[in-house]
Amino acid sequence: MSRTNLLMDGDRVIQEGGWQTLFTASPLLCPEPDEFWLSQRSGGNMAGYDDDFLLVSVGDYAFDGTRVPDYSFAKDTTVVYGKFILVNKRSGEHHIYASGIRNSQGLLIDPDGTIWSTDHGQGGGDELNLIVEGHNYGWPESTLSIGYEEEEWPYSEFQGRHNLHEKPVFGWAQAIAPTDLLKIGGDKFPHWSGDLIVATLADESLRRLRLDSDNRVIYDERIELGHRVRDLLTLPDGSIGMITDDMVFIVIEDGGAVFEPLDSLHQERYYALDGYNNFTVKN
Ligand SMILES: [Ca+2]
Repeated sequence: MSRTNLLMDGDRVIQEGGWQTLFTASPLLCPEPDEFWLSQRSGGNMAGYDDDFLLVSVGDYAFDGTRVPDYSFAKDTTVVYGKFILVNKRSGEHHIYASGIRNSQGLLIDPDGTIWSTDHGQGGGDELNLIVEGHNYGWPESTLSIGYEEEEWPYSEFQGRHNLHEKPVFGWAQAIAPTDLLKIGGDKFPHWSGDLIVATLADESLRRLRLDSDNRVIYDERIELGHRVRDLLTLPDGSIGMITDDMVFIVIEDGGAVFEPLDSLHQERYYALDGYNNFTVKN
């Protein structure tokens, strides 16, 4: 993680100074050429925690007991992989916030301080977690997952059951591959107010989760999109924007969705925003 200063100068954005490295995940991992797939287990995200800190998630790069026998990153409290890390935005000082994470791509901090996160299981067993400081979220000892191809997961005492450590709030037995998530606020979607929206890859959908006052999930509605959705954001007018792996920008409004190829959108914005060229570096 690195930081830099951006300043507005009229309608231009100016970078002041260079980049300062705040946080580097360690130890350095050097995958073999045939281990490109490891990056698929690097899942991470970040969110503003308070005025001073960012909360960051880092995946376990498949060090789950299988690559190095009986050793897993997510359990080892001396490494940052398979963890949530709290990082000071100015000094880079950091510490482990929560552990037992496999490949967590969704992270949302509610205004009331509730921290929601999604985690990819393997062979199913995807999770929605409510993150609390100091808690262990189970991986790889305790999981709803089984092994790929329906083999048993050797590190779980109770196959397909999350009996140890912090349990997920909700799980998906069949893999949906959850990525980003957001919570519906404002008045744009009055019938969805307070619901969590989870984006998915394998399921090519959004999942709308209704919560009760105890943060239990009451139901899970599947909204078919036909695209692998990587990123979600609340747009200024309250509608939901999302970016897909096949470069489509989708906007969900009350009553429908608009699909637009990201390339054309870029072009349009490029021509519309004269200042796009005027990004300058001031040392
Ligand atoms: Ca878990």
